[in-house]
Amino acid sequence: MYRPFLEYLEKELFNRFDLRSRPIPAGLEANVSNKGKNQATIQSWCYECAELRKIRYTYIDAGASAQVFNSVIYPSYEYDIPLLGIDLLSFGKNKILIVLDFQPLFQEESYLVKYIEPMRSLREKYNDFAQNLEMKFYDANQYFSKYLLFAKTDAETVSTRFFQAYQDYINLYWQILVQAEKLHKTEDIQKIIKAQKDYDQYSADRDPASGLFSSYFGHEWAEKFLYEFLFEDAVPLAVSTASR
Ligand code: BLA
Repeated sequence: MYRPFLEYLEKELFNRFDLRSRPIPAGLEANVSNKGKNQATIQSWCYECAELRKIRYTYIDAGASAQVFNSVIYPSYEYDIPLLGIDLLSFGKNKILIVLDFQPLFQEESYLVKYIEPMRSLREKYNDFAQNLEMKFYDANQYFSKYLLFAKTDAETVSTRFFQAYQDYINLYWQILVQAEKLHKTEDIQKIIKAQKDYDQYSADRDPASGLFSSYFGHEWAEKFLYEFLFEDAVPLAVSTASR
């Protein structure tokens, strides 16, 4: 269901950037679940280039019971721009959820004016995908912008109008990246390193997908996938409390 979204992103990336493969820890690139009657596969891709230090995307295909496309793009530490976050989920016909945002590293007004305000006109254009749904796992005020697209929708709308919104948002993200000025001071760069790391920790600790990964691929694989690939700069909760 979300293959065209994966293909669009991939094509954009290869056309615009000089990508190198970024290694995925052995055993985490792909997996197949042999539990239950519905086979589930998961596959991930990871790249880097001068402007983007980590580009990752994952596709889960469990037939009609689950289709997921998830991606995070982390800019290089010389850019303070938001991360591009994509989470497109479908669990049967009646639960189709799309989330798309420029995920701010900071919530200061000046930062939001610079990097989030440019999203406003797209958000107005695609207001029907901004449904103010309640967040149960995350805090909407941390690492999310007020112009995120977050909606319950249907397959037809996904493949038509939402696909257009997706392309528009991604194109705006490239514009913001191209216009971004590089940071030079070590202390400024250190601040970005810390903010991206904090994002990983926050996201790993709250990831609503960990139950999904465990149910398909087992707890051990799920933890490794979360802490060694998806959010590799996060420390597992048990470890971080043990070492305190
Ligand atoms: C929700 N994301 C979810 C849910 C799942 C995933 C299973 C819960 C859906 C529900 O039952 O309501 C799935 N998350 C994944 C998968 C991966 C993952 C498969 O990280 C990794 C492969 N989530 C993101 C990113 C964004 C994001 C980058 O990973 C940013 C756009 C958003 N996902 C997001 C939000 C929700 C969500 C806002 C709703 C969570 C809530 O209610 O608090």
